Amino acid sequence: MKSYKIACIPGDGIGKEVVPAGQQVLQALAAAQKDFSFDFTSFGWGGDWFRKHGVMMPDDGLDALRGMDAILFGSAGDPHIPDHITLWGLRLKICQGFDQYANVRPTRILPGIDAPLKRCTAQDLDWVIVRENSEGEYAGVGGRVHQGHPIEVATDMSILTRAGVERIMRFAFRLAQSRPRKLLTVVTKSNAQRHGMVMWDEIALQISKEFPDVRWDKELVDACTARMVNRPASLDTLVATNLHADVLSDLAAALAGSLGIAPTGNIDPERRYPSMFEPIHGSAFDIMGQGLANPVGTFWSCVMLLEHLGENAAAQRLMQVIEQITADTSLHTRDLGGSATMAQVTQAVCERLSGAREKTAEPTE
Ligand code: NAD
Ligand code: K
Ligand code: MN
Repeated sequence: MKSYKIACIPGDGIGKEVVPAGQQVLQALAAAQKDFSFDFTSFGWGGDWFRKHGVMMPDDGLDALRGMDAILFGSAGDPHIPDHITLWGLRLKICQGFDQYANVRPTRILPGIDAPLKRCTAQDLDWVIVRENSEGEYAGVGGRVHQGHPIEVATDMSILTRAGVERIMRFAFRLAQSRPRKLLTVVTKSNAQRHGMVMWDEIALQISKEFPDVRWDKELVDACTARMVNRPASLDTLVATNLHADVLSDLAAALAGSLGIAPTGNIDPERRYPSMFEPIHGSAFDIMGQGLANPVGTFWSCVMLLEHLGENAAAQRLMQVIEQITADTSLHTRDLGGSATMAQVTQAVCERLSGAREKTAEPTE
């Protein structure tokens, strides 16, 4: 029987709640499917580790992760440590260290969810946002001179390389091609950002020639926010820079019902390193420790993790159960207007997964 080595990094805040819930669900799924198992290793990196050791993760942390089949991540962000330290010290260290350059963010209105776009049906909103995850505005290049003085200057440079843009553009066209509508929107800002984004547009045109069956268009990022609200059905797959896609995908999640539902994969498409799956939300300081976190974003991230491992039947099964759960409003957490706790939702998912075991076992015996 195959056994997958999964690293679990809960991190901070509600990450410490939703990642164990995700592990529980994966465990229940493996028990029901019977043809693979998981070997989990948890790493207590994050804010607590920082308070003890002065760093968010050990210097040789990447080496500990290197042999893993995948990583399940929670959130980096602690109320008492500046956000740029927690983010750069853990999540970005892993994303950049393992060159997880494609950040894939699906958004759909799941059954039973009262999404805020009143005239929008579930068929109208089925998007995947591809976020460039290795450079751009989050390249980490810049600095501060004359810190604290009236003449202080601070910069965050956006670095786009031809190789970096070509690979994410090709990834996005290929993903769009694999989806039924074969439709890609290239998000840009080449009116104001007149160097990198102009190269971005040129490369989009160049790569589009490799995918003649993919219809594609361009949209400025600000106009794209309005289009997501006004004409959701005109979008399918989107590709955007690190910052643009970060912002658009939080909007996408909110339009689909809640930030707590949305999943993502930080993927190394060449599979040189382990890829990392996580809900898109952060530590949620306002609800941490109260059992109120919606675990659906983490469960959907587990679906992406399973697809990445090639366990497509198990991925489909888990997605089916997630949809059954969202369809039942008595299992909605507070962010969806309900009163269910994270533990109740997790237990309901696990029960349905193991119930399926008996049903699918019947015909063969
Ligand atoms: P956040 O995602 O933590 O929270 C935003 C709002 O959404 C809050 O009101 C929160 O209660 C709600 N929310 C988020 N996830 C939810 C869930 N699963 N269920 C129910 N409600 C949920 O964003 P923020 O407040 O901007 O950031 C808090 C901290 O998290 C910061 O330190 C930030 O840097 C960090 N952060 C980390 C990541 C990451 O690790 N990938 C992503 C975003 C933010
Ligand atoms: K996260
Ligand atoms: Mn974000």
